[in-house]
Amino acid sequence: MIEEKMLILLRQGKISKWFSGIGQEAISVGAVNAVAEDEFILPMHRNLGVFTGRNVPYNRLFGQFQGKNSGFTKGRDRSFHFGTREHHIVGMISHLGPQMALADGIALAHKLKDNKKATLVFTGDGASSEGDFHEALNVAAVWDLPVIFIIENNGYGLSTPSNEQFRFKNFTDKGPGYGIKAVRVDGNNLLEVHRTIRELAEEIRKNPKPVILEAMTFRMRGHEEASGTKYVPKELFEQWAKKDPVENFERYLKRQKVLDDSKIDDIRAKIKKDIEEGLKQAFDEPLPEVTEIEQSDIYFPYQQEVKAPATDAASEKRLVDAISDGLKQSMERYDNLVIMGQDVAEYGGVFKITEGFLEQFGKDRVRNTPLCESAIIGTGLGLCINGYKAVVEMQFADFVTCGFNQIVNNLAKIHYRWGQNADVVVRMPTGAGVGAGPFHSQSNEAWFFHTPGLKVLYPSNPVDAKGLLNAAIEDPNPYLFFEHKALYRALSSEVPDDYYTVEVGKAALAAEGEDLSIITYGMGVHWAKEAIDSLEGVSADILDLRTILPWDKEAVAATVKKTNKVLVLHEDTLTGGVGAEIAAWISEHCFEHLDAPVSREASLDTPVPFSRPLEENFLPQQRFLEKLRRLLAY
Ligand SMILES: Cc1ncc(C[n+]2csc(CCOP(=O)(O)OP(=O)(O)O)c2C)c(N)n1
Repeated sequence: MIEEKMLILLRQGKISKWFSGIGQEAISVGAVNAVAEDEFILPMHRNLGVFTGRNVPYNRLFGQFQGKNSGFTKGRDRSFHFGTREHHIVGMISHLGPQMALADGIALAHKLKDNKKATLVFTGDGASSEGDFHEALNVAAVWDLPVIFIIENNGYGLSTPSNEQFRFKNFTDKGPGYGIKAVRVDGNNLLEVHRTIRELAEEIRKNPKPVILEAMTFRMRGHEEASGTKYVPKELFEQWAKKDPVENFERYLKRQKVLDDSKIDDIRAKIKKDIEEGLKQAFDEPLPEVTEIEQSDIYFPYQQEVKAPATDAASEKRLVDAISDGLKQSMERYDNLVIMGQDVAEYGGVFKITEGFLEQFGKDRVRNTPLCESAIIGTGLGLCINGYKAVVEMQFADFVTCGFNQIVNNLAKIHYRWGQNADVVVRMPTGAGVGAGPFHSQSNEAWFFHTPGLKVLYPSNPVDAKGLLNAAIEDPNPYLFFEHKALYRALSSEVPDDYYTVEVGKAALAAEGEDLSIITYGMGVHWAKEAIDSLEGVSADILDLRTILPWDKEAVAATVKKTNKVLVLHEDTLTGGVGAEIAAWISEHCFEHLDAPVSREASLDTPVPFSRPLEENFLPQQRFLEKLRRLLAY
């Protein structure tokens, strides 16, 4: 009845979009009633029945569709793109496939708690072509995660029929490939769906394992109402109309004498009234007002309490040791912290940061992962939704491209969208100068710098590295944590032995001087120091940003006002780099204090080349020295 009402409202221009699930209702309804109320369900765009089945109030549901404050995203996201922890529902993002890895994380949390719960996640046959589908199923299989992957096979992905989507016949064929059970049901038969899911859930609660449930069904309307159904042969509609799940179930209940016409009329009248009341409330509500919170709401509200080390005890540590030390102390501090990454367990990670962790913290919390950056970052988010913290190691920062979507669309946006935090730190061994070529040397912090909702750290020394990593793990918001590989073993200093944190969002002066300011971070701090030391009679402020997002505008303004000349330096390529933003900001906000144009130096706008002379030419060190001299002479 809600579906029918939505179609009317759409025609009247009162809602903007509707993805109809008419013809597929039995799957959502069968599923939602087959599991306990506190078991998570991760639905897709045609699963209205999951929401109504979990008694999501109609006024809030309709408010959500209309972009009202009473909706679950305060007008920030549309349709079913929301979650509600209260109802144990985690909604989708438009990209479809990433949803499945979140189910893995939620299920992993259940498994770690050993609380015997199943998790249900939906996907369409079309989305099964995405890499995320494979990654999530594979992780669930390897880790024996109690997830039911419900594939609603309705024969089409938008207009594309299954035979243009995949070559196999049925999704049950995929079970053996993943080494897991796969079952097919008539998705239009409510009782069959319900019984099968109930039994599967019982089974996987006792014996955690993933299972594929293929539900055969048909989409009776267009992909969404505006796209029509011209591409679907008419006879298919006729065939499937006979199998309408709602009508058939109603007929069955009448045959069984559970229902008769008068009861049906009563039920319909009650539902009609509820829908109308819910709609009235939603329509009566004004559109959201713009408030200051819009910008701050990209982060979960959190005020850092900077922690000093308990004693003066300190020892010489290389960058790599300081990071390892911080990570270990955070693992000791938070017994709900899980580390995941390729080769991080027995092998200790390719840079040996997690060496010995497995012995100390066990295999549950120090997890070797298959090669699947997207699924693992998504799993980290799922863990967080279900009460854990996650640190995910990219083997090299370059490989984050394979998990990019989860970071920029899921981790970064989830708090703004529906108030769920993403307590995930992604560790990023980064940087060039190691003769490793285009795919093991990149600086890619600018990709994330541009993404609201993330926090990005890039320490230049062991003390900051340990304290900032601890700070990132404490904070329930999502972080990218850059670690320069060339500094891992080249740099050491006295580092406090105790646990401590460094303030996020706060730059530090790595040197103080009068003639100009060099604003930089990471390797740039060391280049700047070397350059200034090589120039006789020159002194400079070297401002180490340390946090790139959100960066310390106050400290930038203070140093510009002090020296009146500024050069922004970084290892990342020049165009659209972090330096571009900082230079633009200085020009706009500190113009009156400048005695020279804001200078920038960075790597060349090319991939990172392999051969030494080419790599040296790519990196900014030499050009930077030139520019420094010019700026001093200006
Ligand atoms: C990554 C991505 N590519 C393309 C789309 C556009 N799109 C939205 S739904 C859809 C079809 C999905 O088909 P399926 O998974 O079978 O689900 P159904 O709509 O049939 O329920 C497409 C192509 C998208 N949302 N995300």
